[in-house]
Amino acid sequence: MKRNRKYPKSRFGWLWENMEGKRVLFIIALFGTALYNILQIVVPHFSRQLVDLFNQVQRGELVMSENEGTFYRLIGLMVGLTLFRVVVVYLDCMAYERVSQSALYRIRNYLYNKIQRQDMKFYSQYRTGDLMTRVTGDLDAVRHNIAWVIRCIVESITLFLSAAVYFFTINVKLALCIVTIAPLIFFIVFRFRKMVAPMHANLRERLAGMNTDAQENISGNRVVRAFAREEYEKEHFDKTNQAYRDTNIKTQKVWLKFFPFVDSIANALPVILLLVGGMFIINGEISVGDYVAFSLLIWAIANPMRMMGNIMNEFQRFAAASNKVMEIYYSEPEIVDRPDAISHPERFEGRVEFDHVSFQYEDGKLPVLKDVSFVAEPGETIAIIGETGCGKTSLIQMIPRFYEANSGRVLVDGLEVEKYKLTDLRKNIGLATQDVLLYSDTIEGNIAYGDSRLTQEQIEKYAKYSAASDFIQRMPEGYETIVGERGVGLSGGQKQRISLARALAIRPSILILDDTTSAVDMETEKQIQHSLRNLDFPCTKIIIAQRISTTKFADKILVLKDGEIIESGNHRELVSAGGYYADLVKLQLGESVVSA
Ligand code: DUT
Ligand code: MG
Repeated sequence: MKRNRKYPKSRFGWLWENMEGKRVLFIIALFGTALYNILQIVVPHFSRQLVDLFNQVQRGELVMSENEGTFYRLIGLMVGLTLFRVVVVYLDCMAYERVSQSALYRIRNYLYNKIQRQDMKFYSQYRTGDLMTRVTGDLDAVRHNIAWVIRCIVESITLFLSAAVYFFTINVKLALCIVTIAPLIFFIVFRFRKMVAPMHANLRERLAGMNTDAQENISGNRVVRAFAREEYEKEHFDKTNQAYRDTNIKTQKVWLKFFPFVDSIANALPVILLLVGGMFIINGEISVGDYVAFSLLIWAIANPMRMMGNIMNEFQRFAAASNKVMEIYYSEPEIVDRPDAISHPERFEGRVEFDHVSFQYEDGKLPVLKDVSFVAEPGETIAIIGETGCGKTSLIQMIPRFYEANSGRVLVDGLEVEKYKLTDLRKNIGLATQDVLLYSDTIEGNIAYGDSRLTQEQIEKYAKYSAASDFIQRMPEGYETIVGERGVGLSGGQKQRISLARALAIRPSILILDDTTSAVDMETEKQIQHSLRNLDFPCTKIIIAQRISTTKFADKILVLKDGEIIESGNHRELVSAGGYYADLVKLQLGESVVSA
């Protein structure tokens, strides 16, 4: 097997690694397969002896009554060994099933874990439907390889070899006439493999594409409906579905090109046997019993040949699928703990500093942050304001180290964020993201997501802080109400408040709110601002906002434009400076307030 250079292990090395705990069973299963295929010789072998016995009796060379013992012994052995073979086949199937399921379980868990620990870059690279295909369909092709393909390979080889060897023990010349055909088949199958391998890779891509389409449309069903694009989406899906089907058919058709040759060769075998074997009987070179053995076992030479195409097809499917699975299996997140990462189990003070930070997305063309510097002292509130796309979200994502600066330093409590263990750093940061995602769980469960030890009172307290307790109490099942994809619908502002409660509930040293109150009304926002100023734990707040009412009370306001801080200071200072911020104040509150 060619080594897959991209990954640290070959496909089979990788499978072997994941069969841990079941490797002995797998080896036994392989031997089992070999055994029950060798046992295929039993019936032809004993038939041969029986036929020769009958022949000798018929010719008067032996007396049947003297040989009844042999007769019954042969029949008994034949039946006994055949039954034994059935038991071996049964146990063997079970063994493969166990090994393959156990490997599947292991790989699936490993992949899930891998995907969980990936960084933001990974998630912008792979689409959900693609990842889902890898851990389901592609992984199942890997399991199928262990449970079926490998078994078929061993089966075909042992069947072919044992029949061939048995033939040679009976008559070398006749055996040679039959077996010399084999190399021709190998040549054909080799050609086939070359043609079909890229087609299977293509097929896996198309499957992933189709699943991605389906997944995006199902989760985006509201958009589809809102724009009345059902017909368009249906047609679009039909196209990807068609492409998948056509590629499937095309892949299957490749073997059809080769199949007539292989089948003709396989079908020629009995004819050769009739011809040559018949002559040999007439010459007295072989007995009729010998001929019977040959003819009862000729399928054991022909079938593996016919199976080759199928096996090769399945094997290429496995190869393509395993490539996709291994890509995730061996992927490494770039943002990980450094080997010398510092453990910091205690609470952080909450000092955040940006020191000449510049940043650009890897796939982006322009820098998103340019030479950003500011300090948030413990307990301070920093507001970030700026037009859409100016880099606010990108900026705050550098604090929990979702992305890393291209130059400059991001420091928390005086130390670069890269120097901390990721979990220690992130455990101290409460983040309410711009697009709110709630889990399909109770409201209570969602709020306590970051700390499952929270008591009911605590949960209610944080809901109160985020001005959510009123509407939660009005729900039929209160805190027990299930929300999320399958739960009751919540308004945008309600979701934002639950997400704020979730961020507060971990009592973070640094609280980051990305436009978290954009969808709540002014009055509710005021309440939230009030509770944020009176939290019962020390906390540095970094708040992205569009409203002056939010930024007004901040210790420092940063105005961001095209990734640069163009103004900074508190409300009063910025208003009197008469820049962008002052204009914004005029726009939002009216001229009179500014001049007052
Ligand atoms: N950008 C990327 N890749 C990403 C995310 C954003 O290239 O994965 C670009 C888009 C934009 C710039 O970075 O031009 C800044 O984006 P950001 O999300 O930081 O903007 P924002 O200030 O948070 O905008 P908004 O107020 O709309 O949330
Ligand atoms: Mg944003």
